[in-house]
Amino acid sequence: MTLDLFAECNNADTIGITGHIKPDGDCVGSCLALMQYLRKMFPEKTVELFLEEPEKALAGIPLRDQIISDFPEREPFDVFIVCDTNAERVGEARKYFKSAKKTINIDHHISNAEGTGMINLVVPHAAAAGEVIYALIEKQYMDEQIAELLYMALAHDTGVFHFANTTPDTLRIAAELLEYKFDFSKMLDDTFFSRPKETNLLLAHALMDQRFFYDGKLLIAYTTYKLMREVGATRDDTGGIVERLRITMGVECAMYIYEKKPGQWKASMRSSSDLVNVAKVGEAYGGGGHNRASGCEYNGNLEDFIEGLAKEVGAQLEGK
Ligand SMILES: [Mn+2]
Repeated sequence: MTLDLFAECNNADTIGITGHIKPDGDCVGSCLALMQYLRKMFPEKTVELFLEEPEKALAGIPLRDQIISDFPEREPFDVFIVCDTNAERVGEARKYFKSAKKTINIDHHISNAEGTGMINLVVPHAAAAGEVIYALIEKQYMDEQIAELLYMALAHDTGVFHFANTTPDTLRIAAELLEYKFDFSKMLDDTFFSRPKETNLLLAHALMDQRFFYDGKLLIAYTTYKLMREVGATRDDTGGIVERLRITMGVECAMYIYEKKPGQWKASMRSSSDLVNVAKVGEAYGGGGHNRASGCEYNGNLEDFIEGLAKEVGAQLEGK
């Protein structure tokens, strides 16, 4: 699959772009980079980007104020591009896709291997949509802002170049992007690593009460509704805690449980290896996800939930 963006967009007057619902760093970065590239290549055309409001951590990125999040009515677009997902997962932007004269789908998800546009470019071995976009951009239109946005896209989808999807190509592209001399260190602190102080408090309390099972292979920690209220924490503040638990030495599987409402518990689970499949653990409670990352919910007593989850993991460990 190849795609000539110039040829596909040259006869259009209006171009719309969107990405997936709950847009992450790759989605926002690659969509904004694509928007800016098309605006520079075609200054006389209208190029608009529609995305749900990105998370607060992305507030300071270049061109953030150019994102349209209220999905107003528009005349049908001549070209409408869906990036980093298929055309089903675009939320309210679906109406633009449906009415557009020409649709293009640019993605890297293997689950969308065929693409859902009239024209498709899906590159499953690309670590991020940002990698696919970078390959489309003609060098003379590159600039510092586009470079920073694409670098963010690559960094976020690879866990800052540490997930197994990182390839030599990913790093070569990252190296080329760094030539543009943006402050990548600050950008990664602001958009990826920084956590609200409420998260520190939740983590501190969770660690004071951390429980180990099976010679330290399983770690479970939790936050009660009462503590959430005391700390003034919201659901967003629980983000990243389970990842921190997972990288504890000797731990194969980590679980972080928090009480959404009195008696309603939500568990996030992570596994470090094939020793524990957390998708299966989640499924036992009506949840699910991936082998290495999953979740589930439970209504009732916390101790029963912990005991039940630990038993599921224990059964898997015994079979190995
Ligand atoms: Mn992506």
